[in-house]
Amino acid sequence: MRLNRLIPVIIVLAVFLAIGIVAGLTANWFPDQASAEAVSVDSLFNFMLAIAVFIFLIVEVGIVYTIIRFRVRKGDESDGRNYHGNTALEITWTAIPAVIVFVLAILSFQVFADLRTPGENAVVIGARGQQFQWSFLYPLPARGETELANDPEKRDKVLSYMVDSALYVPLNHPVTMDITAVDVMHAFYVPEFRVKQDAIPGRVTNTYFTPTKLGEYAVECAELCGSGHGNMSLISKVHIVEQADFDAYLEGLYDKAIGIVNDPRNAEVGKVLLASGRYPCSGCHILTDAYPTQNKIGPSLNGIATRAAEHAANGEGVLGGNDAAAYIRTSIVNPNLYIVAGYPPGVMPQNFGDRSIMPEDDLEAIVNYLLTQCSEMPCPQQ
Ligand code: HEC
Ligand SMILES: [Cu+2]
Repeated sequence: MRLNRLIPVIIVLAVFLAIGIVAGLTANWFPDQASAEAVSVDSLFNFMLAIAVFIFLIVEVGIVYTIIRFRVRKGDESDGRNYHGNTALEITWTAIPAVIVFVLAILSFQVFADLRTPGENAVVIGARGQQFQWSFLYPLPARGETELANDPEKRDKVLSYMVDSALYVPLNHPVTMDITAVDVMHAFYVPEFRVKQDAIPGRVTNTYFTPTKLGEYAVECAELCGSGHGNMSLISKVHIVEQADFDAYLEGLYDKAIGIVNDPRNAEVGKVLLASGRYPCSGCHILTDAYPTQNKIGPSLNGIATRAAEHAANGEGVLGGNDAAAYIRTSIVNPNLYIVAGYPPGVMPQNFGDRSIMPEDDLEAIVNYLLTQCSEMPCPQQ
């Protein structure tokens, strides 16, 4: 091919390449970049986008050019020319994509390996998916470690109450998430962090990230997990805060946890338990006194004490007693004994009767608290 025929081709390719690079550099289709990982994931994506735009233009312009240049002229009834085989062309169109795919594979693997490497001195936070709410489990603050150093049993207990339905993470500090699920599969997903990880019952999976931007974003569940799946992201937000605020937050959780452990069956503790996200009640039930969510998978618990007293008087759904407390207790640990009219059986979790999931103290506290929720004041039970 003569040089003067090659020059226009080179110019066109250079223009396409420039358009591809501009597209890759300016595309802004994603949510905020709130983690270090988001930057590397997006850079890789934009690099792929630049290549894809470049190739797309070559192919599309080639098609349009061919359609116009080689169209059938008026009165031409002949067959087209028959081309067969062009070794140089075939080697080229195999070799170039092979190189591109190889480069992308190496870059992708680097980013992936990076995403799978825990940060140094990471703060470890547990995430527990359950229908229909995330619970996040936090480490003790330094003060707690000192105070409880000589009482490992109490330490474990307090630790189990370091839980919230909100995810707090410190700015610019690596975080390791230990993720699991109680009932069915869920998936931990924060789009602004570009990390997503399945939550599997009976197994702990991990994801790692370093938050780089103050703010508040939703924690999504990325695995369709039942009728209240969409509620999960409404309840759980990730709050990226300064290190000092994170430390203060842990202190506050610790004080709450100590309060619970020191007076476990108190009605106020029941309220804290329902509001804290240790149990997923707010994913399904309205309970105005304890938390703001308005989920309607189950009946509203506003005024439950009054209705419980009525059910008990009718002998409905009561085990081990015949008062409002027995009805509420039975509804929680043995939900199928009485199904509230208009609601399906089997949706209320069946595992609160398992004492490793809901210890007796917590059950007592929750029942005591729900007994304070009457539709008319004063409460007949008080
Ligand atoms: C996955 C959704 C879901 C979750 C989570 C859930 N419930 Fe329920 N709950 C239901 C449904 C649905 C019903 C109605 C069907 C029935 O009676 O079992 C119900 C019924 C009840 C009742 C009886 C209400 C009445 O009006 O008689 C009580 C009390 C109750 N739940 C308490 C709780 C508590 C406390 C928690 C948290 C520890 C909780 N539920 C968690 C779905 C849920
Ligand atoms: Cu889910």
